[in-house]
Amino acid sequence: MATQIPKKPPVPAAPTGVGDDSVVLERRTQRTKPPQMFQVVLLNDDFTPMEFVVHVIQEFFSKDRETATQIMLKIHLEGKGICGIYTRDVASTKVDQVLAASRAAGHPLQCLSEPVE
Ligand code: TYC
Repeated sequence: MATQIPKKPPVPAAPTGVGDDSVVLERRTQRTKPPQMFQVVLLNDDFTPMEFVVHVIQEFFSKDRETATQIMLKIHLEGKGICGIYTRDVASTKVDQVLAASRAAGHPLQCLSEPVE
């Protein structure tokens, strides 16, 4: 029977400063920045009925009647007001929907979207 050559003891791992079964999580800087947001603004005019504006704000910006009325009155008194803040495409769609509904009803209501900040 051949003489067994004793196996060398395993080379110890290089010291890591932590226990062998520990997991080190490296902090990574965030790579994706949040999208630019756009606010959808309604402008005041002298002809569009208040009730129609309240309806539009409820319908397209998902506000309850109370909140929609407050936004409408702010626009009426201050000249313009923000109805909601969305990503670019959603904001653009809201503007299109409001303008289409306003023209269909024969009102001159103006609506636009602009970058936040
Ligand atoms: N100023 C309008 C009126 O007195 C009401 C109004 C409010 C119109 C808001 C537009 O975005 C608007 N009938």
